[in-house]
Amino acid sequence: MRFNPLEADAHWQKVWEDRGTFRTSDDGARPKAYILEMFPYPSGRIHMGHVRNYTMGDVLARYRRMNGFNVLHPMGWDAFGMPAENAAIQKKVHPGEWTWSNIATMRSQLKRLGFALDWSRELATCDPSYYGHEQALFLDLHEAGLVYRKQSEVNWDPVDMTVLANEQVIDGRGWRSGAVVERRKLSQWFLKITDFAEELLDGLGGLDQWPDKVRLMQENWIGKSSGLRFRFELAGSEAAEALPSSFEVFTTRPDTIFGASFAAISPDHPIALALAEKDSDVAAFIAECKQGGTTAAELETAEKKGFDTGLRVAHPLDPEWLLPVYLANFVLIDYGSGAIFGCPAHDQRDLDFARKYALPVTRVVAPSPEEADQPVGEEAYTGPGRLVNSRFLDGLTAEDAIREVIARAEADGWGEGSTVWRLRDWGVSRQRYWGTPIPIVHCEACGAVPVPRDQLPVALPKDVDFDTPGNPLDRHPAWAKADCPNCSGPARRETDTLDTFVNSSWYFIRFASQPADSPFDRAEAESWLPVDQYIGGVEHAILHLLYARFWTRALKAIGRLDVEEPFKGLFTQGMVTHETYRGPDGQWVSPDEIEDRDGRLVMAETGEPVEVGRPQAMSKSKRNGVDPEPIVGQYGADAVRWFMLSDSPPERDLAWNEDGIEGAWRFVQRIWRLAAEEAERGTSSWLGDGEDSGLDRRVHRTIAAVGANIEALAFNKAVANLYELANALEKAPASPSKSKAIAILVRLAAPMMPHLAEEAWAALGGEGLVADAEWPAADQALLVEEEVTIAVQVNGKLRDTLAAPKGAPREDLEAMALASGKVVRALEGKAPRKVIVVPDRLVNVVA
Ligand code: ANZ
Ligand code: ZN
Repeated sequence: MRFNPLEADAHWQKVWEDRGTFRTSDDGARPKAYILEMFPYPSGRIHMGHVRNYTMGDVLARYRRMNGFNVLHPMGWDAFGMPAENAAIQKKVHPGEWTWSNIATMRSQLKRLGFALDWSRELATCDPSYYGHEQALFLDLHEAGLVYRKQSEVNWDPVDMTVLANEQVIDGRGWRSGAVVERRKLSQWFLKITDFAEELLDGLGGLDQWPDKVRLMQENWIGKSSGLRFRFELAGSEAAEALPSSFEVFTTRPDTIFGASFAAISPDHPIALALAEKDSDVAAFIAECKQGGTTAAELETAEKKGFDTGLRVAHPLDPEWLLPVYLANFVLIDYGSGAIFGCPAHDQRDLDFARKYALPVTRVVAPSPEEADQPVGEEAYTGPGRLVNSRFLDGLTAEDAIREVIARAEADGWGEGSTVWRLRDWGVSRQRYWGTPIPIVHCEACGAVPVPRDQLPVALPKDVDFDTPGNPLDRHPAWAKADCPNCSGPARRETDTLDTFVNSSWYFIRFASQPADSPFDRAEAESWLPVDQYIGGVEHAILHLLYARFWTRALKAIGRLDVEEPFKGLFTQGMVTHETYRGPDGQWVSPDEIEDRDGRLVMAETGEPVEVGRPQAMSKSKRNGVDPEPIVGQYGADAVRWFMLSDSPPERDLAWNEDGIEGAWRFVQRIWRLAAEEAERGTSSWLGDGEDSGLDRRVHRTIAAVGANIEALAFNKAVANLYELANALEKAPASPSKSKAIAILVRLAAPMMPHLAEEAWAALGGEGLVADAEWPAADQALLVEEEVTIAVQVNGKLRDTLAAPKGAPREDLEAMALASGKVVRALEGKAPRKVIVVPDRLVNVVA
């Protein structure tokens, strides 16, 4: 009577494959549902995070199918990127070989889990049949003026003489050479995402099926700031003579203008560069600022450093008031105007800076008049309040003062209201081999010339070596040589490749439509897009999602695709965590290396004690990962899937543990037993004791609840609904109601444990595959809860009546009775000794 998951998994997976059950057809008759999980990076093997992510999408896809939708649920590989090059360096295997072999492994691991995927649409971004179309799209954007080239900074390893990716800079040093990383300027390709800043911001408003936190993160990333732009006039001095007479600053807090204590310009500002030509101290300071990585985190956390230029500027509202001009490492050249006025009392960076260089600190905003002269400690005040120490602004609220200063500046002509964006254009050049070659040829005579369309794809050369640092494309003897498409003169290929985020910015379009001769067919792609439900990790909340949104809008702008937002619904799932362990030497220890001896965890080999740490996201570095494969091999796909959905709400972390997976396995067996016993009774049970209206109600309520919970992606609640129904069915005597209920239970479980469900469906004589079966319809009449009136007595005397749902459990009735005010009064403070409950009728409290 046991369900053998290993046999069943293999059997049903073959049936689905042979019948092409999950192959998407392009019929327009049914409503469409495009369900997509973020495609995996083929790093080697699948991990529990993948299993959780893809199980969630799979449940929704299967559920939609059963509800009559034409479902698109594809899978592919985000196959370009650094780890393949690292493998090439460390293991001496070609990045392509490494990647394709990982894909083969991971594909078979995913298939082993029985996901309802349309494998006929599988794609890998490292395949020329994919990236060739990407090159065509790049050229489309180029033609439309949305691509340009400019100088930009990279991380430069001065020993290896190579550009480093951010993740190759570790504590400011190159990962291979250990040399202190410098910033260097290179000519690189950019996409004009800033042209779409306003649209991308406004579009967030319509994404009502996205988590608020992701929308907020995107909003902050786009970073629209309004404020005032104004000019500081340089006060005459020797140093100022050869310089421009003024420079511009941007502020979001013009209200704090009387709290100004210094002006600061970026070390990359033209004035800084001009000063450096005459003054070697300035040049040395600028060089010092260039050390360290280019990541935002590194720039934010770097110690504040300044250099007093000796220049002075006049306060715009008081020509007598002169402020010193510093170079400051925290002023970025490419934000606002690359220069600021510092107001230490109300900006933390300015305060840290002012304390370091002993500059004045004057409070100009106070939460109350009494606090006007309260000294500023180590924390800048950024809260609301009214203006103080600010001449004609005194007493105004900060908002009014902002308006007032902007109005004055505009009236008197020294500044104007202005908006700046944090969003920068998207630098897509990577000095790497394993990426999409940028389809451009550089000719000395003609400049940068697009590769003609009929010469696409520009394929990567296979014969490359990774023994020397740097980009192998750059030093490839033949590949980089080309004829200019324009003048046929000697030219050189662009050797930069595209950021891998470009690959993932349009894969969901290619999944929807994949003609051989173009990136996608417009009508077909439009029929599927937007993705109805996108599921993935919150780590992609900003860049990937923003780039994909931009790419989609850019295609719309150039008339290629009439879709505004690519992802209608977004869900970000939590991590799968596991306890962490440290051995006697303090090093991380993998769960495979330890053993439970009488409730004590010890090293399996030596018996030494193991220190148990809190659950953390499974990761290689903490060695707390659990490989899904042996678990699937032991318990079967359905138990693993079921466990992934149970317990935790899907947006929260899920703690992996052996007990949980065993519990899931037992539940799979319980459902099987219900179905198998029913199959054995056969149709004889249909002649049993008539209808069981209580059970009918319960079944139909479960149908409605499971459906609603899957729609809301509250998979753990749907799991709980099924547990309850199974419990009730195990207790119920054979009856026509029970027989029907078991056939319904099997269908309700099908999205989550599809193999068991097929097996049970077949045993019950169900028609066709349960994957193709219709989701049971909930009978509305049975959803209305029947109410009964409960008499509540205290010591046999009627004290109250309560309305309760029919069939409410004893505990509920008891609790309701004890909570009744009339009962509490009748008890006069005495504790009830006993509570007698007659279901659906009466509660008697004995005190
Ligand atoms: C004076 C001031 C007073 C400021 C105050 C803040 C608080 P957001 O909100 O991110 O747009 N800033 C302007 N340009 C900068 C640059 N290139 N590099 C670094 N900082 C820059 O930030 C705008 C504020 O950041 C501006 O307003 C400016 O400091 C600073 F109580 O001006 B503020
Ligand atoms: Zn030319």
